[in-house]
Amino acid sequence: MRVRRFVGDNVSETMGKVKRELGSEAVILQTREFSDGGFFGLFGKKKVEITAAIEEIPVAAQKTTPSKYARDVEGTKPPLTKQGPVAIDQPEDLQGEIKSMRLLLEQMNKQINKQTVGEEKTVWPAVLQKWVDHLLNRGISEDLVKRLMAHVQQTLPSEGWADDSQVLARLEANVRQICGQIGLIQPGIDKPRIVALIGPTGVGKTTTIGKLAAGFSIVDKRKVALITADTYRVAAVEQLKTFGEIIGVPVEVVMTPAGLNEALSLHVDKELIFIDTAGRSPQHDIHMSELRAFLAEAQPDFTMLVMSATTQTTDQHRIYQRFEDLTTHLIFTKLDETGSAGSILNLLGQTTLPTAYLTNGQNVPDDIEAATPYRLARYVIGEEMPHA
Ligand SMILES: Nc1nc2c(ncn2[C@@H]2O[C@H](COP(=O)(O)OP(=O)(O)OP(=O)(O)O)[C@@H](O)[C@H]2O)c(=O)[nH]1
Ligand SMILES: [Mg+2]
Repeated sequence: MRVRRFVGDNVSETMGKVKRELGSEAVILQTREFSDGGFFGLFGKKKVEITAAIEEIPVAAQKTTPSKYARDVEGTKPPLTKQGPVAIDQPEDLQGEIKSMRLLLEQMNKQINKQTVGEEKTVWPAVLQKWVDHLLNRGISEDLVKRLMAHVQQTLPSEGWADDSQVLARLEANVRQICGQIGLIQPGIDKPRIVALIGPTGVGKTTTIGKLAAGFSIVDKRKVALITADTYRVAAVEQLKTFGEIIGVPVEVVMTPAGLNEALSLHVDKELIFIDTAGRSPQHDIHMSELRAFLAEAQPDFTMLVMSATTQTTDQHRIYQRFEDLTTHLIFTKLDETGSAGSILNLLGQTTLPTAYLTNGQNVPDDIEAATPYRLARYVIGEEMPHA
């Protein structure tokens, strides 16, 4: 790993130096502001120092490790070195591990058997069974499927159960009710509205800000500014800056909560300010408290939790619980990547937080839409009729 220290007059300039010297994949280890010159550090010029590092892959390793592609095509195998993926240099440890895995599997099996024996299975009228299967396949939880199907049975006379369009209409109406809370961004009138996007890593926060900023500034002709508090990687800063340049809106880069305050004060003339934050693992307490500190300083009008529709229900609940007290609105992304968006319904069935936007592709600014109960229901249930 190569570690270097860079000094500049402001964050953007110093980040530029890091990028030129170490490239976009460099990781920011530490940042600080200090006064250069002056009397006992007073009245000096404000400077920014960034310590950054880049992983160096030894040339020898680059040459000898065959790529996955090369292996697939030529059938060659990776070397049997200790570092290689098939290294077995401690057979005793391995045996111990296999033993404990076997024990774990046995315990899990017992648990599953117990659950299956104890469960009562609902028997559905044959004509409705395909709908039950369809909803379960979409990733909707068993409890909710029961609730939805009970609603169909109660509101539709049994003569209508074989009529697909009638069943679908009842289901959609019920799902629309569950997804009924909607809340969209309203630009400020005499002061900017501040919108922060938060959430786990890689769900599409920065891309969604690009889409929203383009929509509000280019289509709606609103005055927009972007701020990024994600300075963990040079590439992350570059990503938002590129969006800002294309859309033609200013982008500020901040390193600390105090810096955020300063950046906000530069844009009191705007109608909307979007704040991008670094992806946070909900398991990581220090990261979560850093995020809290930024939000405490920004006091956003809208704090939108971004979640990917591809995340499975149990993980989505865990994420939601961790971010819940910071969140005012929800955004669901990557709806184009899943054929089972039922996890969204499972979550919306348990929260009163409003949904704001849905995204369905990587294209900025096109692949985003304002959430409506109708669109949510379509994504959750799907467009296709189930087959018998
Ligand atoms: N298919 C699909 N891909 C998306 C969507 N939104 C974002 N992506 C892609 O998801 C990847 C990650 O997007 P980012 O916007 O960088 O995600 P992020 O949440 O800002 O990531 P971190 O800042 O690293 O936490 C990129 O390749 C995006 O193009 C979407 O709606 N559909
Ligand atoms: Mg990002």
